[in-house]
Amino acid sequence: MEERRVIEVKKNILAANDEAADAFRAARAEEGTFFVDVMASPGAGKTTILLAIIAELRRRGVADLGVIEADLESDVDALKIKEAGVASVELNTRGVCHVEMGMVERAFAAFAGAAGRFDYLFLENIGNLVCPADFDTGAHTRVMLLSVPEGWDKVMKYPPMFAAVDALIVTKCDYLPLNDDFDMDRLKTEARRLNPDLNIFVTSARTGEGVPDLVDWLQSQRAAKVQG
Ligand SMILES: Nc1nc2c(ncn2[C@@H]2O[C@H](COP(=O)(O)OP(=O)(O)OP(=O)(O)O)[C@@H](O)[C@H]2O)c(=O)[nH]1
Ligand SMILES: [Mg+2]
Repeated sequence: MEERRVIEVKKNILAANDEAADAFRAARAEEGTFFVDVMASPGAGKTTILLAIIAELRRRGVADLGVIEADLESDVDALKIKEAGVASVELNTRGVCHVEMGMVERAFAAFAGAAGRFDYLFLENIGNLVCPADFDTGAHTRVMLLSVPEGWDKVMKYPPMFAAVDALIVTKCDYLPLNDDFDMDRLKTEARRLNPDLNIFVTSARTGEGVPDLVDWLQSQRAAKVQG
């Protein structure tokens, strides 16, 4: 009985979150803000690849960028993004292991003084390969990172995240010569078994490899999903 009640409460919370996420997504699409949720384990390279994506977008003449930096604590990543001259809002979840819609709405409202929209808005989600998969953050596109040093077999251990995203970004591929047990073919096969439509990019934020292809894809997603 107790157990059933707990499950029902979780269902209700997720349903309310999904409803708010749909409304947020629709409002952003209408104003031309393309919103991308970036998920991965701690240290996989989320902030670093965001900085590489931002640099590539700027090279292509896209200037209107914003980042919501979610962390349990600290402003370290938000400051890195600000130092790159990009609008950023720090979202401290105070120990909560995922981001929910109420948090996204408050963070978005906190971009005080901004034009109220961005060409691209990114969320760096909490470093966690488990809980964020369950929570729709109102993004138009969800991506996850898996860095080479973490090992290819995380696809076997954390399948819900691989099933939930539109793209898998394999990062730190400059480590491939050192990690000869990283089985890229098996990773791709297992990931596509979970998610047949999955887009896969092999990148290194250190060397820049794969970043232009990733940004091509983000631009095509933007064109397909938001106005203007
Ligand atoms: N060699 C190499 N190192 C990388 C690459 N991307 C990130 N790093 C390094 O990996 C470390 C962690 O990178 P971050 O970007 O801070 O990772 P994160 O996922 O944002 O970390 P948290 O926000 O703490 O969860 C840093 O020392 C980066 O310099 C890469 O492509 N190659
Ligand atoms: Mg980070």
